Amino acid sequence: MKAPRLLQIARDDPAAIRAELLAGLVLPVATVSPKYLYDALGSRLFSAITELPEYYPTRTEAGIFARHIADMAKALAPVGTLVDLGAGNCEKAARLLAPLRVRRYVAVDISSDYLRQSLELLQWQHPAIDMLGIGLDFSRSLRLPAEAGEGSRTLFYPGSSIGNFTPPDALAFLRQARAECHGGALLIGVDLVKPAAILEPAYDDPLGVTAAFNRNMLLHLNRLAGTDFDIGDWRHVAFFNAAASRIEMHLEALRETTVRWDGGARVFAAGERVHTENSCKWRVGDFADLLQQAGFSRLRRWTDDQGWFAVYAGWAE
Ligand code: AVI
Repeated sequence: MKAPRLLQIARDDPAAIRAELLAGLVLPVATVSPKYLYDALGSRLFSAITELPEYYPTRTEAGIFARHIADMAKALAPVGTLVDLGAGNCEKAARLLAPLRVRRYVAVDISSDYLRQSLELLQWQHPAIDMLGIGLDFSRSLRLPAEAGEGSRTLFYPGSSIGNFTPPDALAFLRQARAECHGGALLIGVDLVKPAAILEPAYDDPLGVTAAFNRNMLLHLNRLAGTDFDIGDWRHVAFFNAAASRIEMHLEALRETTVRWDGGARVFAAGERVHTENSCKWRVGDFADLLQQAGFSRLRRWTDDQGWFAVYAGWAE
């Protein structure tokens, strides 16, 4: 059986990660990048979130793909190389391989170890497709290695992960994505603005899975930065900031608490917060403008009946 190739691009060293985290913790409003939500348990908790009735994005996006795949294929197929950004279990891209007549599949995620199992299964199911897994933290810089292929590429970025960038960072990311398309296309999922009554339970579910996902970040920080957060001192807070058009997630100190690490400490007053994630919600026209500013043209858009989520295609010609 053909085995998929795996490649790991150098990761930041532990000292640099620790320095970045501690620099964020001593800011006037302590801030930690949402990528630190995803240790092994965090990734499992996120996967559980996608099963919650309140978390509409995953199933709404899946519904859009199921309903419009023939039209998408008409616009995009055949795809020489499909580059799946944040591939995880490769489940979403797996549904595109046959309809888009993909010849090469490149799965990119923070660690090539995460990709091994899912890619092996996918390779067994699609022996004719050349497969490569790349371990790369593309949130910092989306620079794909030459092994990703020199010809035109279709970049696939589903799940509205673009929403976890601020708008200026999203634009910078999309510009890099355009360069990496080598004249090909981008297929991207985007969560749209909707009433707070729908948005907020999606990020603060009654079962407490999202709260566990957020609070688990503190355990991850304790391991990475040597801090001594006691998760019992912190509660999950999520709300829609309408002015900034984003859900914000924070961790709020339940009582005054001192967090210590080797060489430093910070006292958090009761009610003080650590900002852990933004999840921007876009208006269809604004996201189309962003894609155009990034250099994509001939835009196509597919949505669900309620207009909750959109999938865009744009070409990098
Ligand atoms: C991965 N990302 C698109 C999710 C989101 O909806 O912003 C992460 C998440 N945070 C809380 N729930 C889900």
